Amino acid sequence: MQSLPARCVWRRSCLLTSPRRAYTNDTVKQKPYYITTPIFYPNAEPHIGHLHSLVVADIFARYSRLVNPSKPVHFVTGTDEHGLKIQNAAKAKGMDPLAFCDELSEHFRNLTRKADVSCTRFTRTTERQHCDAVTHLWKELDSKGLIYKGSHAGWYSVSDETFYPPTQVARAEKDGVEYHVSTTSGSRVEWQEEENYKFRLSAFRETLLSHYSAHPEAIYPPQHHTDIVASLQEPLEDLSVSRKRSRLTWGIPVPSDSEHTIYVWIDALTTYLSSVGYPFPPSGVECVPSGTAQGWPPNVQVIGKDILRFHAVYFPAMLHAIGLPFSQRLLAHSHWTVDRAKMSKSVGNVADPIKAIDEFGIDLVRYYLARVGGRFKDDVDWSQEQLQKHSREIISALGNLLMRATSSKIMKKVAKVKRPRAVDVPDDPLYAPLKRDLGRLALTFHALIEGFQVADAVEEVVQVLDSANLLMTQAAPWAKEASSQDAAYVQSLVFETLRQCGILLQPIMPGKAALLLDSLDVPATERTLADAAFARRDVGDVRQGVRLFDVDLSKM
Ligand code: ME8
Repeated sequence: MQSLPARCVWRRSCLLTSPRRAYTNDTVKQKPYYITTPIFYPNAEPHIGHLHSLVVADIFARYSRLVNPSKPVHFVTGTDEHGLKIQNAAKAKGMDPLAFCDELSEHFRNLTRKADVSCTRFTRTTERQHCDAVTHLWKELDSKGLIYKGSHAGWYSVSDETFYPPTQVARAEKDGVEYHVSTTSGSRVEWQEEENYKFRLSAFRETLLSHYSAHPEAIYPPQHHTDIVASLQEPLEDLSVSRKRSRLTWGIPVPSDSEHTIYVWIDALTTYLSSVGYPFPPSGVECVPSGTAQGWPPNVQVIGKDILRFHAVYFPAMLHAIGLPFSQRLLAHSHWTVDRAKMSKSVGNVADPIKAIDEFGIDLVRYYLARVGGRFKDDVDWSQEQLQKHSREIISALGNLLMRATSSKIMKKVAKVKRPRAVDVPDDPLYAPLKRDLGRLALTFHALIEGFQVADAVEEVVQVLDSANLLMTQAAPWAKEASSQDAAYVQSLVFETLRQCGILLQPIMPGKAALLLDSLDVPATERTLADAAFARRDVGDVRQGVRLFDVDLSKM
């Protein structure tokens, strides 16, 4: 067979395997890593819940760079600026909606900076390029006969920007005034009846069902996967995708009918496409879908569980309609609560991320979010006491270990012998448990992160740090009785612990991990996942007396 030029490697694999296999196994491996967060409504300042989604996505983005530094990462976040909710919020402030969004969107952008979130694109849905992409998508759906004019009557929540079926609506009463609320979100709903455009969502039920049945990994935690599959056993109703201009002026007009405005969720979901260059040009390579070079489809989409249906049902239906592959994995995290009630802008019980960052520093806040919020399954309560407790945990496990291992007493003692490599530390019962832990840490950590078990991955690191602290206490290398050689063995294992943990903590606590690795004199080129294998590298000229954390918890 005539050999194909290099740029045809995908094509070669297509010839050898079925098109579907070739697509999933080969092209996806070569495309940029693509991760997204929701785009947030800038109707108020961001709270800890928003920071949580940003940090979780950032952990995976940074982890991808750790695993494969040469693979580009596209990491998209931003603000969702159209719709009734924003229109009303701006009106309440007597402001023009765009000026209102300009101001509040900036708070979200600032938060990404302040929180060390390594996003590569911050999109605002009021940007020209995004609006053009939404118009293009509408036309594409329309040209396929998937949009028609109909009428819609139902319970609409402005706060959630969605209709709820009558089965999810209940009566409520406050101060003698009766109204209706969604039983799912608790938000107020009102009856709306109007002529609008509809998307033939019902046509996609079987496709979605067979996709999710074949891909149990597509939605995490698994309970959400089960729920979506169960919901797809029932017929899907077509989706109302426009609002009368008279009701909603703040949005993108329907291309062929300026009396209608495109529904904010169609607009918002298109961000994931527009932010990486949709409408995509043809890929130019047979059996490689367009968009692949730009990163499509997302490897991971991080969302809160409140917006699962939009991402697990509506968005994939839109994608299938325009011939694009589905996102690979949806991570729908649980909510942060305050006194067990969901933290939300409308309720007003929100924790301020900027205040927490200013008091504790971003790395401790990120550590708490990952350590406690990184199980994703159950809601977790945010409190200052818990933030302090977990800060104390990592300061004592990591910060103190570095101080202890580099104390001047130990440094002086070990200077008398050649520093042993960690692999050369004898396998006697004092050292064996830590050596065994270090031998498997990187692999275990990797498997846990790949499985979205972020809190467990962090816990593995903490356990190894605890083992190293225990070794220090048991061996007491600073004591007179400890020989220089024994002190050097202990120090070598502790340095190896700090080196590995420093590498693995980079996605969680990027600032402190960098400081730690700098103090161990680990070159910037030796900080990848591969470098975290046991004794793969040595530490260099270790600095003495570096204080990793400068927060004084006793004063809080
Ligand atoms: O829904 N705990 O925007 P939004 C954890 N614009 N995460 C929380 C949270 C909490 N208490 N509260 C909010 C929207 N979040 C749409 C999204 S995407 C195309 C459009 C996080 O400002 C969580 O990720 O209401 C949730 O899904 C998102 O913020 C909702 O943000």
